[in-house]
Amino acid sequence: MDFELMASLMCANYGNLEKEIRELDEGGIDSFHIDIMDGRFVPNFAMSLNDMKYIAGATKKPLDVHLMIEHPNNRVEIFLGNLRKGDTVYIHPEAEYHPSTTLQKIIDAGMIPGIAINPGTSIETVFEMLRIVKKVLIMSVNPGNAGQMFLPYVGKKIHKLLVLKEEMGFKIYWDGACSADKILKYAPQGMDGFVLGTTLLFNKGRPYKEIIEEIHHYCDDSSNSSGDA
Ligand code: S6P
Ligand code: MG
Repeated sequence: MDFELMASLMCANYGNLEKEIRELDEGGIDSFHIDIMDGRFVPNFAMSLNDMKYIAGATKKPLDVHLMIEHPNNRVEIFLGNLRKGDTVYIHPEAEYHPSTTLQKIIDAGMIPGIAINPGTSIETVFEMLRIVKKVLIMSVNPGNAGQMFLPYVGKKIHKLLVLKEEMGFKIYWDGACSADKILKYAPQGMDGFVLGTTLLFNKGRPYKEIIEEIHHYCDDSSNSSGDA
C-alpha cells in the first residue's frame, strides 16, 4: 500500500537532534514535519526558524513545514528563503486575511503549497483554496501540542475531502494523534500520508526503523488479506 510517513520533529529528543534525524532518515521516514508556532495563533511555542534551518542542512529528505502563525503573509519569505525547492509549506487559512496571496508566494518560491484545516474549520470555508493547493493537512487535534486525543468528529470531514481529492487533484495528509489503526483505516481509502508523533513513533524505546517497517508490513498484510477475502 502506498502512503507517506512524516516524523513530527517537535516530538524528537533535542538532546541529540542530529542522531534523531539520522535514525529517522535511515529508518525509512519519507519526510520531516516541522511545527512552527508563534504563541498567538496557537497557545505554544514549539519549533522555530533556527530549528528548521538546522534540519534542512541535516537531511536530504523533503521538509514539511506547518506554519501555525498569525498572518503568515508577513513572515513567509523568511521560511521560504531557507527551504529547498519541492519542500512543502502549509498555512492555516484561519490565520490570514488573504490566504490565496500567501499561497501564491509559496508557489512562486518553488515550494509545494498546502493548507492545514483545523478540527473546527469546515471544508466549505476553505473550498476555493482547494483549487490552488497541492496538499491538505487535516488536523485531527487542535493545533499547538503533541500527545492529544483524536477528535472523532473530524472523521466526517475526511470522507468529504477524500471525495473532493479525486475531483480536484490535491493530496491529503493526517496530522494529530495518528495511531496504527488510523493508518490501517484511512490509507486504503486514499489518505496520502500521516504525521507520526508521540502516539506511534517517539519515546517508544524501539528503533525508528523497526516501527516504520512494522507500519508498512501491517498495512501490506492487511491489504493482501482483504484482497483474498
Ligand atoms: C500539533 C502539531 C502536530 C503534532 C503531532 C504530534 O499542533 O501540528 O504535528 O506534532 O500531532 O503527534 P501526536 O501523536 O503526539 O499527536
Ligand atoms: Mg503539525
